[in-house]
Amino acid sequence: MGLLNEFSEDYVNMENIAKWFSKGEGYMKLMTEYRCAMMEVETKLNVLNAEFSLQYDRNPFEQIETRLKNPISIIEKMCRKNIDISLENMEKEIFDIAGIRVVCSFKEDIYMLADMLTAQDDISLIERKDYIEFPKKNGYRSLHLILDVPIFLSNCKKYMKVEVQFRTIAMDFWASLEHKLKYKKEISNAEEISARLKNCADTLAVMDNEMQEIRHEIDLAGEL
Ligand code: 0O2
Repeated sequence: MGLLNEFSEDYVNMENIAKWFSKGEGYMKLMTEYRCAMMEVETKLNVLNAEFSLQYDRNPFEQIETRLKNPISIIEKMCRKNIDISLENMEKEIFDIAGIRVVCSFKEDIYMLADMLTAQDDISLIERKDYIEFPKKNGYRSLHLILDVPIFLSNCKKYMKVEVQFRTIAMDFWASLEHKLKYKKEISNAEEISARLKNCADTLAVMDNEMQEIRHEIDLAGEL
């Protein structure tokens, strides 16, 4: 299924399903649990950042954002993947309801943070997609992790899935602009813009590598 035009009949149907689905008490409870899981992972990342800041006088990441996927995006994804709409299936099959985006200055900090996070003994790594090593055809670069994270409720411990996207500032800048193209309805020169965006992605990747090299040289010079 391609992008749904917001005036199409399919979109209106999905909007209605999403409205009905997200009103239930079970949905709201689940969303609260996802929110708690995001807070857990966000705290873990903030702890790593604070520790680095104290020990090495630098921050591995510059920015962290959390978001819950909205009901219509959830329903759209379930339809696209031919999943029957139910809370149970949503929790079992959709892994990016709780999302965290971590924006780093340098590529190597992305891998360092991802390794440190997944090494923590209460976290399990469910899936890892490395679109930095293997960029998408359009030029998209990011490291995506799906984590299983425990949350401690009043009477039980429950594991929740959280998606963490790691990007450099340059990759994030690119993805924000490309995202705009994806959701614009009528663009006559979309192909040309895609090609220009792909060029930008390649140029930014070279720049990311060069900035990292320069940082190393500055660090080395400081040690002499
Ligand atoms: P939003 O608004 O972030 O929720 P799939 O099964 O492959 O269809 P999956 O496995 O979730 O879905 O895909 P993937 O590749 O892990 O990517 C999911 C998210 O990564 C997207 O979320 C985007 O945030 C981001 N992303 C992936 N590819 C691109 C891309 O080409 N351009 C940009 N700008 N972002 C991308 P959603 O669900 O699209 O939206």
